[in-house]
Amino acid sequence: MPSLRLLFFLPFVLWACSPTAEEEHPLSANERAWWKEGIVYQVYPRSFQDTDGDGVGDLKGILQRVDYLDRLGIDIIWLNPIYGSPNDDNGYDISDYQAIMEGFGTMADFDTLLAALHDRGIRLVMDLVVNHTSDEHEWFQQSRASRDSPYRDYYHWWDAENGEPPHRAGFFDPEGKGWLYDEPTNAYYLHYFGRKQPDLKWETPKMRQEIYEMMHWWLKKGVDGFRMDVIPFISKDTTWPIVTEMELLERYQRNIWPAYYASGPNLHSYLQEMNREVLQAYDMMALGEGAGVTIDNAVDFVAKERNELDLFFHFDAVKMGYSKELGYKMLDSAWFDLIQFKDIHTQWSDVFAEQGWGSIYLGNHDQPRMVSRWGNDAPEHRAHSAKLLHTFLLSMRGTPFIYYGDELGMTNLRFDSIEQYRDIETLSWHSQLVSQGIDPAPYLEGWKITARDNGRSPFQWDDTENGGFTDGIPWLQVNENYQEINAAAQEHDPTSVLNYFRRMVEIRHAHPALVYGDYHVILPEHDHIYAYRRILKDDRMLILLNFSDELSVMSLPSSYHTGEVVINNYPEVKKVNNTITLQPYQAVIWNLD
Ligand code: ISL
Repeated sequence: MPSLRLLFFLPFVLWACSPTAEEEHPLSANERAWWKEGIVYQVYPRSFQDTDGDGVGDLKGILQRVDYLDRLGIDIIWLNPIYGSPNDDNGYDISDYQAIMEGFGTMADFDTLLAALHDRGIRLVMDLVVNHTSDEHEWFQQSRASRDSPYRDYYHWWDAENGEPPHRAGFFDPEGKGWLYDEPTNAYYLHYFGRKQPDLKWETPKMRQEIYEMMHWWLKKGVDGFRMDVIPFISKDTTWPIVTEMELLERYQRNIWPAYYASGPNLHSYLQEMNREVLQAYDMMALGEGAGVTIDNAVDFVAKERNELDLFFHFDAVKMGYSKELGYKMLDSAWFDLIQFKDIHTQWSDVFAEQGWGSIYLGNHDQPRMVSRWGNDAPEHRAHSAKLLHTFLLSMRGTPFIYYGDELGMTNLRFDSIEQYRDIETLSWHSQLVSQGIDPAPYLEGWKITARDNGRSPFQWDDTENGGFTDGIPWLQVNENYQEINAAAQEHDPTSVLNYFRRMVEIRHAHPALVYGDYHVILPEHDHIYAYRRILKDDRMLILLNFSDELSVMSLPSSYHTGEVVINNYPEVKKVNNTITLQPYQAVIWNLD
């Protein structure tokens, strides 16, 4: 009997062999890839659906909602970490790479979920967190026990008889310090994130081999790829140069601070080795979280002949507007500038015009809700601006990533007090401020827009208690607006954000220009309207997005002749000759003649 996996891929094999499919698509099979054409939907398992009443989402919950995922029309799921973990950083602190987190279910549940997704033609990409483990991982337990342990070199240690190690930041350390003294062996260990997240020492070949074996284990199970957490951090300058405060500030302002921390001398050789030893053997998506990757070195990670990754997330867009003086993800007062927004997205689109491949996202589990950050979540604008953002995401170059709940236009939680937060990042930043004698009040105000928990609240399924997420007490507060914003209410409303999202998904699937087409901005200096065209041979499209809460007017160059409207988030659009007036947050796509 053919395996489920074979049955899953059979349609793709038939499609690839079919002359009709080849004739219909303007590009040849070797120019195409499923991870370029696919639309990715990110599931944050803790907050998706709880089935056992413990207030925490679980794998059975995702399984229960597989048909919902299928009806979204998406192609790929990215699942945040579900591995064994004491859960200090919601699973980004792994104590067992080949187990399922307590509370999330069992390995059998995982296998059932994977098969259910594959049955529906949906692929599954897992998180891969290999810059650090949990301090409860067996390797670290052994490593910290003795300087002679065979696991000692799996982590970075600094013997205390050599004095204090050179300063490095520990992003989630309550005192902001990246080295922590550990009594049993009189040495400091390195942790770029929380104290319970010691950094692995990639310089140790045996450690790398163990990681590769673990990756094979998951890929042989049938997962379709990895999203590699903070992957540029795996290589460090282990001569540990001294970094002065001035240098740090200067680097921070020029946005090259990770050079001290990450993107070390061996980064590309580790990625090439990982590709050789693991990735190249599978038809998979190799997606990096590219913290610190810049326009200048972007292509080095993803050019085909380099045999490293397929694509990665950059941070330039999501960091837009962060205050350099205040830090801690505080936004400058007039932080949104559409011209700058266009500029960043255009640069990141153009860099992959010839080589490599990119991604496009406006939210994820480290970001606030898309509509609260990039749109306008006031009741009169929320739905229109959420639809506009979906139009943007699904018409740009690069694989689009949609974060769970954004298809409904879910909004930020906006907590008033630190007690409501659960996220290690916000809690440790609060401690850092307090320990420096800084009043946290203005920061608490700022975090109402930027803090990570804003985007982690439970999925709003319906208007029953807790939005249908759990019968128990949710681990993080459900947004108070669940009775108004929920999937059940939007399901049968043809004008809902959800149904608009589904239509945009169909449109991206139907138009190769939106995936592979050339991208060109029109009127880059217009400060309200983001206008661009995407063209691939006969497939020609014009996208107009009014990113403001005002009526906005633009004149298209006379060479543009619009045909049919493909999608519009308002019933009509006002166009007189080539002068177009867009309503607040209006989004329109036209075919171009
Ligand atoms: O955005 C960030 C910088 O302030 C951080 O939220 C985040 O730590 C950074 O983007 C790296 O993120 C990844 O690694 C972290 C984990 O907490 C994040 O959830 C993960 O996406 C440590 O594993």
